[in-house]
Order: sequence, then C-alpha cells, then structure tokens
Amino acid sequence: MSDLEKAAEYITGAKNILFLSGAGISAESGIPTFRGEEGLYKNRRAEYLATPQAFTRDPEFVWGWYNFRKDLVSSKEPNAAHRATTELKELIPAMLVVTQNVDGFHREAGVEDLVEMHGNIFRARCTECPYESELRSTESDMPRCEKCEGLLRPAVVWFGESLDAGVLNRIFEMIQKADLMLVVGTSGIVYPAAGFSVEVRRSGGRIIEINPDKPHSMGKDDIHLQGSAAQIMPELVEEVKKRL
Ligand code: BV8
Ligand code: ZN
Repeated sequence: MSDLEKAAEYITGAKNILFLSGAGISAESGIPTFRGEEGLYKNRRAEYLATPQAFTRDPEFVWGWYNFRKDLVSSKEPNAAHRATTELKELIPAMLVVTQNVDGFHREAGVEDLVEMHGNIFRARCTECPYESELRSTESDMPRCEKCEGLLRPAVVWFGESLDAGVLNRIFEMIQKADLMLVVGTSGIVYPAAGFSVEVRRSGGRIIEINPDKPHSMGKDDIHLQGSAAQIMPELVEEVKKRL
C-alpha cells in the first residue's frame, strides 16, 4: 500500500481530524511563503515587519507591506489544494479546518467554519477603540477609524502577541480528541501552531504531513507526503472518496 493510500485509510478511519495549513498551501496561488527566499518585502523579513514594535516605530511602512500583500492576494485566487480541503471538509464534517494564513483563501474556496488563528489581512481594527471591520481598500497607508479617528491596524496576530483565547480553546478542544492531524504547507517554526502536532501525538493521534521538504521529526505511525499540496491534496481526496 502506498503512503497516499495509507493516508486515505487514516482519514476514513479517523473520528476527529484537525487540519492545519500554513503559507505553503497558498504558494501555488502565487503568494510568497514567509521563509522562502521570495518572502521578503523591501529587504525586510516578516519577523521584523509583523510585530507591534515595527508598527509603533513606522506604521506607514508596515501598512505599506500589508497593502502590498492585500493587492497581491486580491490579484490571485485559491488553488486546487484549497478546493480539495473544502471537498474533504464536506466529506468529513468532523474535520476542523485551522489556518495560519491571513489570505482568506480557504473561505474563498468554500470552507465556512474556518479558524483563522492569525486573523485576516482584509480586516482592520482600531488602536484606540474596540472598532473592527473589513477593510479591503489599500488606498491609505494610514487608515483611520470611522468611529474615533484613531489609527487602524491590520486585524492579524503579530509576533509577540497572544492569540484570541476563544480560538485557542477551540483548537485545543479538538487536539484533545483528535485521532488524526493533517499538516499542510507549514515549516513548523511559528508557535503556538508548531506545537499542535506534538500535542496531538501526545494524546495518541497520528500525523499526515504534506510539504516538499524532507521529512523531519516524524512519529513511527506518521506519514509524510512529499510534494506540492496543489498536486497531493486532490489525489488524497480521490483516494478517500474510493473508501467512503
Ligand atoms: C504567541 C500573521 C503567546 C501576521 C503570523 C514558544 C511559545 C510561544 C511563543 C513563542 C515560542 N517561541 C517563539 C515564540 C514567539 C513567536 C514565534 O513562534 N516565533 C518564531 C519565529 C520562532 N510566536 C508568537 O509570537 C505567537 N504568539 O505565542 O503568544 C506569547 C506572547 C508573548 C510572548 C511569548 C508568547 C504569534 C505568532 C503569530 C505571528 N503571525 N502571521 C501576518 O501574516 O502578517 S505568523 C506567519 O508565519 C504566517 O501566519 C505564516 O503562516 C506563519 C507560519 O509560517 P508558515 O506558514 O509555516 O510559512 P513558512 O514560509 O515558514 O513555511 C512554508 C512551508 O510551506 C515550508 O515548509 C515550505 O516547504 C512549504 N511549501 C512551499 N511550497 C509548498 C509548500 N507546501 C506545500 N505545497 C507547496 N506548493
Ligand atoms: Zn476607533
């Protein structure tokens, strides 16, 4: 039995599945990943830009980066891996889809009950009052709150910022009962997301990892499907369909 077939068996035999995606699932849509060589903005790395310190120091420069990314994401679209994820969610409603990405592509590809653990690049919130709303325009590099004129910031989680407690509770509830975790297109560097697979293994779950990297730190029952998510995810869903 191939690893792909074995992975499909894991999926159809699982009761509770946690799905986690990272920047790699949007790579084939033309969105640079964070740690790939193309993940730079005016020679700055994300770790420098996606921080409250960078925003305090130079809000206009950070808004410039987010507007650049918003325009890029608006010009691209979800790829076959996002669509396969939606199909898998329809086949297995118990699967919880969590993404580290802020591009909204899983929602655009049809996943309604999506957990965007790092927020969404097309939403902004006020630095002075509780106002938050969608902000698709990239007109201004210093957008203001329509309620109090305060400076808006992207409604995303920056490095050094805590995640929303409700979001974390929802994810940890699933981690406790997950017998399987699908990890697609993430380098497993950023916490707390990077720790989820360790927790799933600890509570007896198995991991299926999909990315082009070499397998690393796999458990004996884990499966690493090496390659592009846009190619592997649709094949995996076809194998699952044969077994349902
Ligand atoms: C927090 C939103 C509590 C913004 C992002 C230990 C415990 C707790 C915290 C820490 C810790 N150690 C360090 C920390 C601090 C920090 C952290 O993890 N730092 C890292 C750099 C070590 N974590 C935090 O600050 C988090 N907060 O823990 O709160 C706290 C509070 C205060 C002090 C301490 C703790 C908040 C982190 C959230 C940061 N925000 N995004 C924005 O997007 O603008 S993270 C950012 O990185 C994106 O969301 C991105 O998705 C994410 C993770 O990166 P990846 O998705 O993995 O992308 P990457 O480029 O790395 O990898 C791409 C992968 O895809 C590769 O494997 C590649 O091979 C693969 N790939 C490429 N092509 C394909 C592919 N795969 C499939 N198909 C392809 N075609
Ligand atoms: Zn305000």
